[in-house]
Amino acid sequence: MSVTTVNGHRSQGLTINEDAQRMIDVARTEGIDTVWDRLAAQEPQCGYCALGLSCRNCAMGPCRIDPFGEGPQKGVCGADADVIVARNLGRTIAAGSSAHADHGRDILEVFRAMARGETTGYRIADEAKLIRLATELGVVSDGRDIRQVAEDVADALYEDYGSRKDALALASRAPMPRRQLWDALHITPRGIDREQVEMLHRTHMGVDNDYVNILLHALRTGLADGWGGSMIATELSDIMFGTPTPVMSEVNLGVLKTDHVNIAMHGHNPLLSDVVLSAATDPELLDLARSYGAKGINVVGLCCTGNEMMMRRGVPIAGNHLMQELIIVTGALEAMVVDYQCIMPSVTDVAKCYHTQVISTSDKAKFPGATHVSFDPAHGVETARQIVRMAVEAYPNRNPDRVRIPVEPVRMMAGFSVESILAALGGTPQPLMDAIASGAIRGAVAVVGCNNPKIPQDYGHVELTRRLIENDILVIVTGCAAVANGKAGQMLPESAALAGPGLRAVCESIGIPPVLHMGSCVDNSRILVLAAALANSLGVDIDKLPLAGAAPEWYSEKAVAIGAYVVASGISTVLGVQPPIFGSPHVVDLLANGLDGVVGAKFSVEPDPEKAALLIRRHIEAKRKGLGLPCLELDSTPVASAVSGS
Ligand code: BF8
Ligand code: SF4
Repeated sequence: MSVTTVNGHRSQGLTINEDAQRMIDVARTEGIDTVWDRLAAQEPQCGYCALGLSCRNCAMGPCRIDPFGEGPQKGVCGADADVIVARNLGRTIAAGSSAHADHGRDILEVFRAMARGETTGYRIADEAKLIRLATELGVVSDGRDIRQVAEDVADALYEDYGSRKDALALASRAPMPRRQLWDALHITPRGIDREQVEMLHRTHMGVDNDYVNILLHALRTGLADGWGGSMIATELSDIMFGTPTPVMSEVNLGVLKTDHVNIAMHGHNPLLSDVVLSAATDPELLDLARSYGAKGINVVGLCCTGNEMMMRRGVPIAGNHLMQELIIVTGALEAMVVDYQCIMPSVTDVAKCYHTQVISTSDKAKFPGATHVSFDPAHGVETARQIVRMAVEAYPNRNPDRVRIPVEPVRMMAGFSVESILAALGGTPQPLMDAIASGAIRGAVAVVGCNNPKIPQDYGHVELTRRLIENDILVIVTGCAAVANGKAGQMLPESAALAGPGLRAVCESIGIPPVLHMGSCVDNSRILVLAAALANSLGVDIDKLPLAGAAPEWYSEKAVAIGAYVVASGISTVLGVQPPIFGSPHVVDLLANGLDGVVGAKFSVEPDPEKAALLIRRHIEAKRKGLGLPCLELDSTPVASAVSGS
C-alpha cells in the first residue's frame, strides 16, 4: 500500500492514526498477528468471489462463472453471471438486515419485559418519546399507566417482525411520494422477518431467476432494516436509555487509564453496556478495585457499543473496528466485554498474550477462548456486577512493564439525535433548509460505516469528510466513521474553522461541529427520519434533496443493507470499497445507472476520497439545480477511477 498523509499524520499505509501505528509496531515486535497480517496472508484473494461470480447455494455446485468468457458461463443449474451476482448480493443484504433486526428484537424483548416488571436495571428514561411513539402506532396513552402503554407499544412493534401486515408501521414516516413509489414498485417492506426470509427463499436454487426482480426484493429487504429493525432498535434504546443530547467526550486509545481497571465494551447492543456502566460505579466493586491498587474503574467503548455509550452517557471511545486487537496490545485492558457483531474471533488470540479477559455475554455469540457470562436481562444488574468483578480481579495480573498507552485522547462532541438537532435549530428544520436554500450550506452527506484493512484505517472517512466540509457540506456521521472523525479532531465546535465560510458561520452561530455524530450503525435510521423531515418541510420526496451517503471503508453485510435502504429511500451513495458485483455488467449497470430512474438514487464506487468528494459535490449541485436553488458550476471532467455511472 502507498504512504498516506492526512492531517499531518504520515502512515505506513495501514492507518493514519498514531495510536494504531504504535500498537501495530508493538504487535509486530512481539510476534502478535493482527488483521493486517491475516489480510496479507490471504492475498491474492479469490477473484471469482471478489467479482461475485461464485455460487455454493446447492450441492450440484460449487460453481463459478469465468469472467473472461473462456470457461463456464453457467452454473450446473444454468444460472448465469447476472443471477449468481444478484443472488449473492441479495443474501448479503438479508444477512445485514437480519443482524440489525435481531439486535432490535433483543431490545424489544427486554423493553416488553421491563414494561411487565420482569427485569432489573431497566426503566423508561424518555417517557415523552414513548408517548410520541405510542401515538404513531395508534396506542392510546391518555390516562393509562405508562408501563401498560409500553407493553402495548411492544406488542405493536412485534407485529412489524411478522408477516401479517402490508407495511411496516414506521415506514409511514417516509414522505408520501416515497411511500407511493415503494407501493408502485412493490417494495414496501411488509414484515421485517418476512422480507429476510423471502430473500433467502428467492435465492434458493430454482426460485427467482430474474436478476432485476431479485434486486428489487433486495431493496425491500434493506428497507425492512432501515425503517424496521434498525429504527425499532434506535427508538426503543432512546426510550430506555435516553434520547441523546449534545455531549463532550474523548476518543482514541488515550482514554485508557494507567492506574485504573480498564474495561472495553465492544459490540452493539446498549442493553449490556448500560448496566455495566452502572455496575462500574458500585461502591463495593470500587473498593475491591482500590484494594488491588487501582484508583478506579474506567469503562470505555469500542465500535458501535462505544457510540451508544458516548451518545447517551458521554463515555469515551477507545477506537473503531480496527482497534479491537490493538487495544489489547496496550497491556492496560483488564476486560473486553462483547455481545455481537463486528467482534473479530481473533481478539481471544491476542488476549492470550496479555492478562486481558475476553467476556462474551450473548448466547448467540460465543467465542472460544473467552469466558462466557450469559447475559440475562431479567437479572441485568446482577450479571453486570459479575462482569465488572471479573475485570477488577484481572487487575493484579497486569504486567506494568507492558503497559503502553500511546497517545493523549482527543476531545469530540457527540449526541446529535434528530430531536437534539431540531432543538439546536429552534424546534424546526426550517433554519437548516434556509441555510441550504441560501447556499451557505450546499447540502448534507452521511458518511457512515466501517474500517476495512484494505484501506489505510480512517483515511477514507477523514479525507472525504474534510473535503466535504471545506466545501460547505454538512456531514453527519455514525458507526466507525464517527469514531474516525472524532480521532481526527473534526467533531468539535471549534472544528467549524475547518469548514467553508458558509457552513462555518452556521456552525459557529449555534455552537455545533461541522460533523455531527448521530450514533451507532442502527442509528442510521435517525438519518432517514431527518431526511424525511427535510423533505416534508419542502413538500418534496427525499430524492429531490441535496443529500448523499458515503461508506468509504465499509466491510460488513450490515453496511450493504444500509446502502440498500439509503438508496431505496432516495439518497445516492458512494462506496469506497468495491462490492462483489463486477462479474455482472448488467447488475453493475442497474445499481450504478438504472436505479436512478427507478428510486431516484444510485450507487457509485470511488476509492479515492478526493474524487468521491467531487462526485458528491456534483451530485449535490445537480439536486440544488433541480430545486431551483443557486448552484455552482463544478469541473465536469470525468472522475477517472470511478465506477460511477455518472
Ligand atoms: O455496526 S461501522 S465495523 S462496528 S458494521 Fe461494525 Fe461497520 Fe463499525 Fe457497528 Ni457498523
Ligand atoms: Fe451451482 Fe446453481 Fe447450485 Fe449455485 S445454485 S451452486 S450455480 S448449481
